[in-house]
Amino acid sequence: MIKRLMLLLAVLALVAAACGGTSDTEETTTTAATDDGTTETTAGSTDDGGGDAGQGSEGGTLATVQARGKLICGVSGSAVAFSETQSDGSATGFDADYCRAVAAAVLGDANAVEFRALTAAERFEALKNNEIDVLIRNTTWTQSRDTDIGMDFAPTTFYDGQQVMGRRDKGFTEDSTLADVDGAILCTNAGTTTEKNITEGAALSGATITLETVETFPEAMEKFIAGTCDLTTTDGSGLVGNKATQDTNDEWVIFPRAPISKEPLGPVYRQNDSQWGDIINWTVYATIIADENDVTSANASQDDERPEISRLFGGEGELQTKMGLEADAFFQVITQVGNYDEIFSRNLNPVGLFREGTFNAPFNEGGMIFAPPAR
Ligand SMILES: N[C@@H](CCC(=O)N[C@@H](CS)C(=O)NCC(=O)O)C(=O)O
Repeated sequence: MIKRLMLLLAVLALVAAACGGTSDTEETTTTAATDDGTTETTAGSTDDGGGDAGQGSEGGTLATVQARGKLICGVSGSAVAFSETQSDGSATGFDADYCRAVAAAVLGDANAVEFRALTAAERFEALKNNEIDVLIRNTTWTQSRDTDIGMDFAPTTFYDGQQVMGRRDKGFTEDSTLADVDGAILCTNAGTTTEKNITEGAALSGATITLETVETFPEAMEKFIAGTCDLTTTDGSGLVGNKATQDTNDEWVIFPRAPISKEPLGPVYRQNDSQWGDIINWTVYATIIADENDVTSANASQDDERPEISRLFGGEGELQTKMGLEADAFFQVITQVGNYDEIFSRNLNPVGLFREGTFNAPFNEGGMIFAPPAR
């Protein structure tokens, strides 16, 4: 009896995995979302991962990275201004710089990073399977990712929201709304929150859409440019980046003015590895605390007499050694990579993304970028 029950469960598990596995990687035309949830559920059910995705190896991810002497960081590789693969295999951008910041904290060398380009649909499996140490890939913090599929999230580094991009000559303007997308073919990449949001949002607005999902966002852009998709949709930052680099005649327009979703983006790591999680979290916080105190890569000093900065950079009362790092770990982060504002400005200002007046402004200037105290 028990044997039969186990066999039945095994068959059911196989069916579940097979159902979930295909929809996100194939190109599909659908009026319903081939959703991000499918990938996530599959990931959770195939790798028993829900509760205990656990550490990269015995001793945790920190020990693995230290022994290897190099951080393996999962990025997109084709997300404009966030992570763009270069000819030598390295990556540039806001997310790529946060990979470097972690390497500077852990290994004392911001260049000790191997970048692994991942599609949206494969990113969580790669993390669960220990192919990467940390995922920094325009990834939205959601409840199911945080719980069901065994991820943990670092503090949000970029507060984003989903928008749509269309052509002015098709009648779209900055004031267009989701109701205006009725009858359109929309393109985006699979394995994303984007798919679910647009499906739900369009339905709520009474618009009937055809959603076409492709593997990477650049492919969605190609279809938009070729005209086989009327509209493209993703995080607003992605649309701004693509428009800035490809739309020289201002023929495209991003709408609606108020994004259709919340997309808090930040680093992701395996759950149940607290030491590693603390390291990623406090690397992000260190960049924010330095920014709050106007400490930059150019003026950072270990002789800084302000108590919080002194502690953060390895002076008396430092906590970095308690975390398994060198006392000067965060001094290395700031001098080698920069504070939050430097990382943001250097990568995102060139494509027209600014902090002022957005959630990405400092908390004391009306934004949400905030760090707990270093003490
Ligand atoms: N934030 C969303 C969307 C992530 C996403 O895939 N964003 C696009 C637009 S920025 C991207 O990374 N494209 C680059 C690529 O497909 O490699 C999520 O976590 O699901």
